[in-house]
Amino acid sequence: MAEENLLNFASKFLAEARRVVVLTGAGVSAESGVPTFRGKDGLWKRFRAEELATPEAFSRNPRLVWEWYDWRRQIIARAKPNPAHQVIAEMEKYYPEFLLITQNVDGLHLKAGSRRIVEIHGNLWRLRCDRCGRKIENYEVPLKEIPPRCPCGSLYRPDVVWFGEPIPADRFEAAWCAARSCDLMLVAGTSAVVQPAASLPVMAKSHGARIVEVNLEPTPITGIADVSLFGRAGEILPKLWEKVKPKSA
Ligand code: BV8
Ligand code: ZN
Repeated sequence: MAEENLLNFASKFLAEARRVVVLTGAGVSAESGVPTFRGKDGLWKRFRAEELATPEAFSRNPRLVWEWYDWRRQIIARAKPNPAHQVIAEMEKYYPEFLLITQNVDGLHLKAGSRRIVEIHGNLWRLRCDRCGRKIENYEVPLKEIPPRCPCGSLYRPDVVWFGEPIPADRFEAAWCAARSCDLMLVAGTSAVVQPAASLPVMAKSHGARIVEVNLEPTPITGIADVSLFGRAGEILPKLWEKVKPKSA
């Protein structure tokens, strides 16, 4: 089916929806210049995330892990929200019920103005001390001290969810609840391989929601999507939203 037809299909579903969840992954930040995880310029190819984004790696070599995050923070500090982030920020004003669930830790959705958001994997601009529980926001680029030290004497860690760590219960609950009760889930820029995030569209579908996918390539959830639009999120989302948003807007 031609792209225009698919866009019309997807825009009809979005126009009929009342309770919308958007699930995003690294692909929506790609056009802001933030490397994705598994793409050709994948972050992890060079740094093998399994070695770095884990509690074991941090306890074994906190300096190396922090050098990786400092490198990412320097890239992200220069990144601007792109039209994909902007459309998603606008969407939340339009729907009676709306929640953005993002797997991204770059904070670009917040920068674009999204407020009805759950950052299920955390945010790399926040630091956390596991000894005294202190949590601070830190935007130093580069970090003045690597690894950064908490006033209690222990080391700060990035306030993100590493592999093998559970998603904090409050964030997990909010995301799960929204996925169960939405009537449409827009899934954008995720390879849908990381769990438990990748189960959210399956949960939504099993509760009767329509699934609209926007991604460069097919993913494990393409099979359950009502419509999949293949291409760049920064190009497709504005086109899609143009057809849906109220003409007055
Ligand atoms: C948990 C924060 C248990 C850190 C992240 C086997 C071995 C080991 C572990 C597992 C295993 N099987 C399952 C697991 C569990 C594991 C997991 O899912 N592993 C995967 C890799 C198989 N999950 C966990 O460990 C989770 N925790 O299970 O805990 C537990 C439970 C209870 C009690 C105790 C323990 C925690 C997972 C969270 C990990 N943290 N991030 C950091 O970022 O530093 S995950 C990381 O991957 C990012 O958050 C990222 O967002 C996320 C998912 O990746 P994507 O966002 O999808 O990015 P990706 O590059 O993969 O894809 C981008 C897509 O965009 C591509 O499809 C591309 O085509 C597309 N694209 C590119 N450009 C564009 C585009 N699309 C549109 N437009 C474009 N321009
Ligand atoms: Zn401390």
